[in-house]
Amino acid sequence: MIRGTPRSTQSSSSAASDVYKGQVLYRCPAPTNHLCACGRAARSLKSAGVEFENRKVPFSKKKRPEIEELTGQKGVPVLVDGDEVVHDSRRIVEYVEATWGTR
Ligand SMILES: N[C@@H](CCC(=O)N[C@@H](CS)C(=O)NCC(=O)O)C(=O)O
Repeated sequence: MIRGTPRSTQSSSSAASDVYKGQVLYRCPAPTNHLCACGRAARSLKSAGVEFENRKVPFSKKKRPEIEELTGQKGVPVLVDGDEVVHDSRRIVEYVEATWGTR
């Protein structure tokens, strides 16, 4: 079962229908989910069955203006779930468990 907010299923031809409206995980460009805090957050979402978009940001904190704008700090991972913006992998894991539980 896929949880979370699905991509739009409307058959509109507008570009807006391609915009992902569900959960977004801003994360570093590490190639696996087994190395770092971003992977920890991604694994937590996957194990809870949440479909989410990975948005990779540069390794350098200086090149993450959107993260600073979202959270007031420059660290990733950051989970955006509608109006909720959660940063720090521990807090994300807690949020995922509280919101979707584990399977
Ligand atoms: N305590 C933080 C650590 C976050 C962390 O180390 N993030 C890495 C990417 S996985 C990072 O942004 N590294 C770049 C840096 O710290 O300059 C957490 O658990 O979220």
